Amino acid sequence: MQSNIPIFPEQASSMAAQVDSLYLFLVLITTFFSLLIAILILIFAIKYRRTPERQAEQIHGSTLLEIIWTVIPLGISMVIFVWGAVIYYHMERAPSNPLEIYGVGKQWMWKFQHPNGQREINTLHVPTGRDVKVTMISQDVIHSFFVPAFRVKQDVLPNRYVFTWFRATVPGTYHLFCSQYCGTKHSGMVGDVIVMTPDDYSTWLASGKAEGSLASLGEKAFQQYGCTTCHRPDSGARGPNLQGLFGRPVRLVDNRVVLADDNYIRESILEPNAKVVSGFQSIMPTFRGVVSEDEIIAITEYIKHLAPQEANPLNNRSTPTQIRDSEVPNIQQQNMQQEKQQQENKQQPQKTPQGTRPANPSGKKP
Ligand code: HEC
Ligand SMILES: [Cu+2]
Repeated sequence: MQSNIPIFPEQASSMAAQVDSLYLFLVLITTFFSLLIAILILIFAIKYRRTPERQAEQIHGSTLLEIIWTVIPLGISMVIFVWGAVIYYHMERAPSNPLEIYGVGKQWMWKFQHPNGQREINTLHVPTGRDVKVTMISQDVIHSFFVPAFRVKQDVLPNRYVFTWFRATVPGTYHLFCSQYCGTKHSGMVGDVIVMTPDDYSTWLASGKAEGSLASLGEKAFQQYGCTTCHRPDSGARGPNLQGLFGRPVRLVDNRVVLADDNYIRESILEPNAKVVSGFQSIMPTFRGVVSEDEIIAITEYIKHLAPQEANPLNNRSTPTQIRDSEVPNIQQQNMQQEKQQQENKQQPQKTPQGTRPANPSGKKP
């Protein structure tokens, strides 16, 4: 739209024009009212300047005037609010079936991993016309992934995965910045987003597959760190079978049920004792400081690819941790009831001095 106004960066994503329209609206409305007020001040200052013959006239209240100057600003701010909320909602919701890319921010570089195994530092290759979801985490301090041409900015935090998405529209090379001050060389934490046509992109993808897919890198790390000694499909293993784990609910020793998403897998590796799987001892050592964030991403990708065992997909854990989907609502209700009971017990004089945590790994109702 206003691509010929040089103060704006290029518009190279599906979101850019929408963000710019809202921004332009804000600028115009601010300019309009600033000018209006400035001009009125001038006119009134001249018109009502002090002269010997004029007497000041007092005005007390005007309901009509007050309604007008309440309703008009309210209307304008609601337009800004709704418009902004619509764009924000659109930006914060993950697109369906995106191209998934993983990013790690660290002092002072951006590392990206593509599912088929391509890895890059301070460059990010993406195709046009495809929703790209970038899931990111920081290995140290807070960074921020900022691509002005896409109008995309996402803080990247340590200890939690965040994501942003965009659909690039115009091939070219665009700036990638870190937009959170993150230490001495923060200003050097820059890179390029290289947008290619889908054909060029697949040529690029095919050009460097030497290391194998991200999942196979994860598998290698899984063996290298000895995870296989405890996590094996056979039921004699000391740790739970990870096949079919991803995206499924897991019951913990305290009878809570959590979803096995990427944050859960990561926490299981770095802080195994934070959430101990029901029916198992907390014997897993922490891998904090041993396994890097890139490797955790690869291992998670590997675990995602571990299909449930063929024979009985719902009963694949051969341990008390397996939970059927249909059970989940019941379990959640049960959890809530238990919490309530625990709270009530706390208020009453203590009946059970050892605490009231139910030792109930099978999860059946007592
Ligand atoms: C000494 C044995 C041992 C080793 C080595 C080990 N684990 Fe574990 N792991 C366990 C046990 C036992 C549990 C269940 C108790 C718990 O949650 O801490 C577990 C739980 C997990 C879970 C949660 C599983 C679930 O069903 O919810 C994940 C994910 C996991 N481990 C991944 C790994 C990875 C990745 C490695 C290698 C970097 C690894 N483990 C190494 C024993 C081990
Ligand atoms: Cu940074």
